[in-house]
Amino acid sequence: MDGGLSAAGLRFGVVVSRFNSFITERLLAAAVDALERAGAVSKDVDVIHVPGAFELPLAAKKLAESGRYDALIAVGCVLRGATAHYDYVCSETSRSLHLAQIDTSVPVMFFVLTCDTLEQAIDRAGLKGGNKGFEAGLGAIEMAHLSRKIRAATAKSATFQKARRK
Ligand code: INI
Repeated sequence: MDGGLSAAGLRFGVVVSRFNSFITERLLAAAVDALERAGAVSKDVDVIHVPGAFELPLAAKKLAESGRYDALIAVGCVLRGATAHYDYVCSETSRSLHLAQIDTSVPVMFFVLTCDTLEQAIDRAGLKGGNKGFEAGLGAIEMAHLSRKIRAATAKSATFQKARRK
């Protein structure tokens, strides 16, 4: 079973942090570009801004629970500073985004850059390392298809099992 790469008819939510917006807005633009070039229409792509990466999981979970979206993308950029704050933000953000998708069964793509330097982040937001946002868009499309397929296949098999038991 594979996920297709057409975004036509699918609905996406992109949660993006304002912190380090110089980076996150570039990632966001590439993610939306990937979705729209693959056939998503702009009314089916909602963009939600939050203050920082730490706030991404709550917004993602609420969007996932709404039932409106086939997949979500979380976009952020955490840059290491002089204190341990970086470590808390990175670990709780990644763990809680993971839980949001596991708890709701809605795919949540993890595209929070966790970098030691601004240069590393710039490289991944449109320079040497390409633009991770574009990968986020493609990954969201693939996971949205795959989720629909798995749901359809498992529903069919549940109906079959029920019929056999009768
Ligand atoms: N938030 C980020 O998205 N990136 C950072 O680099 C960052 N640093 O370094 O502090 C950051 N902190 C804010 C955090 O995400 C929360 O918004 C804040 O703690 C309020 O809950």
